[in-house]
Amino acid sequence: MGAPQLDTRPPVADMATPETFSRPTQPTQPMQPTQQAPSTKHATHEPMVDTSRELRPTAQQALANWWNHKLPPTARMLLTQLGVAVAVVLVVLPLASSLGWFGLHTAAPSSASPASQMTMGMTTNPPSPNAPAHPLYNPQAPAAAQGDIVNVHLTTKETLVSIAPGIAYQAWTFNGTVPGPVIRVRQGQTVHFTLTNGDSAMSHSIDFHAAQTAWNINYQPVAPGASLTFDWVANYPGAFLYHCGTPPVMEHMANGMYGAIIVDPANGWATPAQEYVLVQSEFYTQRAANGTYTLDSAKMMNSAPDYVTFNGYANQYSQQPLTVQKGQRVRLFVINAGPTHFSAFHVIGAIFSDSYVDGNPANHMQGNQTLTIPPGGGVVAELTMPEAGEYPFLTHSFMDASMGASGLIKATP
Ligand SMILES: [Cu+2]
Repeated sequence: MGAPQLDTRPPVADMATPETFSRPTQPTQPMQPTQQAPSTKHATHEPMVDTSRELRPTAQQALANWWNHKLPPTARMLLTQLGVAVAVVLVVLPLASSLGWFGLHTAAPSSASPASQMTMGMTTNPPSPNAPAHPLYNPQAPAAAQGDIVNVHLTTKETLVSIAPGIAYQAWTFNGTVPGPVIRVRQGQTVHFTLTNGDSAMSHSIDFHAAQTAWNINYQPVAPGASLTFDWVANYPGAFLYHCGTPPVMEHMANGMYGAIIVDPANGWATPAQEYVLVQSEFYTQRAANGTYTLDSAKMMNSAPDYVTFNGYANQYSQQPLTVQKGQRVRLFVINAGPTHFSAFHVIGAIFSDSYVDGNPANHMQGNQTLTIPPGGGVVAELTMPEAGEYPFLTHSFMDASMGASGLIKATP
């Protein structure tokens, strides 16, 4: 095949703004029913101090006196219970809800999207004026290239992308999207690769995790306007990351310079399946003067992202689910671009019948519930849903899921 093609389907309408949850406001402190009456020891043992306080009790003291001596015990008990009930409603329930004690795994009405359940931690960044429409990142794995030699051409490009509803980010990209295009080759093929730096101001480079080639020769910075070409052989099958390796690497990656490359086993995969590609990554944002967002290096160094996404946009597959027929095998190529957070990849309501660390069939595991994917790692995860319905996928690191790293697989009857 030639250069990997971007998804050219017409843009899908931008998804509705997921419901955001404001943090519970501090409730008014309920009355303190256990307030004790003022001690009389004060007046007894320290008569030289100002006794006017005893002569003219404060409102609090008067209330305490009324509570302890004037109010019938039955009324005290009722008011105490009322106070506890108010405290539960105002404090305990919102706190428990915010901590997720009620559980995301509990049955939800089918109309409630996982996005609305999992966006509690999402930042409240104000929207950017004129944020670009978000074309759904096509999650379907492309067909593998044919022939012994595959030409792959990537061009770096700085561009504005949306990473969440209304949030425009000044991204650094391969071919204009975050992630860059999915590349798919077959074990044994030679990849004839060219990187062109389409930017005007800074160098970029390439690092294929699927390749075996000298870093100081082929992974070196490519100057603005220049190109670098080299060949490499796809010796190992798997689900791999590619990324820019120009220092500071974390900055180039946090700005969007990564993508997935699939290397099919020489003899193909054992079973036919519906195939999807998911690239998890973090975004660390600060608002620029024009209302768009750019990288916040301090947040990046503190590992405190504002968004964690699959394929570059928070919760995008909650409204546009991955689909499969019930009983049909799904093969997920899941890559974690990081740059820092591990992924605990999980599908609610499903078990991975077969999974392969880094996507290599030799690394076969069975019956997994949650798969650890390190930054810079990948996995091929296969699953089958015997029942029609919705199956949310997410990272079980729930802080990250709450910031956008979740979506839906819909099994049709
Ligand atoms: Cu770069």
